[in-house]
Amino acid sequence: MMKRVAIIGAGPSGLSQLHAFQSAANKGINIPHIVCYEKQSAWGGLWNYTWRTGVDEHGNTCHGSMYKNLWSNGPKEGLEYADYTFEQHFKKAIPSYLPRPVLLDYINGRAEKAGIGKYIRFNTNVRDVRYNVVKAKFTVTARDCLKDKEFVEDYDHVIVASGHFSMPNVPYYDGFEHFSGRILHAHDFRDARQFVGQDILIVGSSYSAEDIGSQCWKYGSKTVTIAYRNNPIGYDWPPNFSELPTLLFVKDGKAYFKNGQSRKIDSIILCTGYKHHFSFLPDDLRLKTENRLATSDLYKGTVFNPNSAMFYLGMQDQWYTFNMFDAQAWYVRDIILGKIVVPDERLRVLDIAARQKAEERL
Ligand code: FAD
Ligand code: NA7
Repeated sequence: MMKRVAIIGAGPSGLSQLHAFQSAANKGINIPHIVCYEKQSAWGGLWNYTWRTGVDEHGNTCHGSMYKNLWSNGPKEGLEYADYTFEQHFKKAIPSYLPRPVLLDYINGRAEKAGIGKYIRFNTNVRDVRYNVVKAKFTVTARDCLKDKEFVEDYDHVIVASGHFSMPNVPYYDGFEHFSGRILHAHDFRDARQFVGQDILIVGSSYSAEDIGSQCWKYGSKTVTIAYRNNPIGYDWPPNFSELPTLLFVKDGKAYFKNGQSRKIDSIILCTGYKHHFSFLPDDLRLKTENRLATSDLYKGTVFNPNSAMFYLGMQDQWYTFNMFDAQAWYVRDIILGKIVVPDERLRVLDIAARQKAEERL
């Protein structure tokens, strides 16, 4: 009987998986029956800008973490698809660092060319996945949010491609509850113009802190102060832009820092990272890992070790992105098609440990 495969998410990772299967089908290979569930109304995942924060139009958690004027933080050459180049899409040479809509256009172009939209059920939120050991089947429960109707379907494999930069890590600092300005996480940051003329405190010192702090400054915030926990970013910042060690507490409109200094502040933007979070998965199927290159519990970064019929895509700390998702998707496809044999659990555990050791040596 034809195998059935569920893919959760039609962001860049889920699209890569659809491409992988479609490219096999184009070569005359029999592929499984595939259903890709996507809770948004369009593909592209985080690259779809939304003005919404909190919940989406259906009351599900809002996936979007990107802001209006986001530019890619890595060169396009580091994420270009091997089978669909930027030059092919735009029909001319373009710069290395691109604004978000240009990258979304590129994602759209490849997906449209491959005709993979037919596999995707948009506006469909996966609510639950269970594994029946006796039947060796996954039962996926999803809600079609337009029809407001729930569906329950069985699958031989589940591929989780739901991303890991949507559930904010939100620390608490003394005095937050009494602060009368705005406190938000980077996940809810949409437009720096909301902070014109303000004294801004940024907590965190990684990608989001650098980018959101710079945007606020560029669009007219009065001052920007970055509070770092361990290491400062350390750039030669422009005037009215500074870094201070560890935020201690907030009181009467002022932030207090470990080095004894304090600053008047109007808004606080927590650029404190994200958590791997899968509200639709039970304990036995849920990945628990740090944001690192050699993820825990994923053999070759994809096969879920406690249940090798289940796969995760794009769960690593991301340096190379779209082309890494392709590599993962082609690998997972070939396991499902029976071309690659996954070793037993003991060997998988050893492989994961070796990869983590190698990462620690970097
Ligand atoms: P996502 O893009 O997160 O897509 C996951 C999809 O799954 C979404 O469409 C979502 O709606 C869907 N989904 C989630 N849960 C469910 C559910 N229960 N049911 C149905 N569907 C569901 N990468 C770069 O290469 N360059 C950059 O410059 C860059 N900048 C970034 C800036 C920010 C602020 C963030 C947060 C990330 C950035 N990234 C960047 C990394 C980004 O994560 C990847 O580029 C890419 O979007 C990951 O693709 P994905 O498909 O794994 O996840
Ligand atoms: P990152 O890269 O995970 O960075 C999170 C930052 O937040 C980092 O500097 C952390 O400090 C800091 N952090 C985390 N928890 C706390 C607490 N409790 N208090 C203070 N500071 C904290 O997340 P980003 O959002 O910057 O980037 C995520 C992705 O989005 C990335 O892949 C980009 O493509 C865009 P630390 O350095 O550990 O001391």
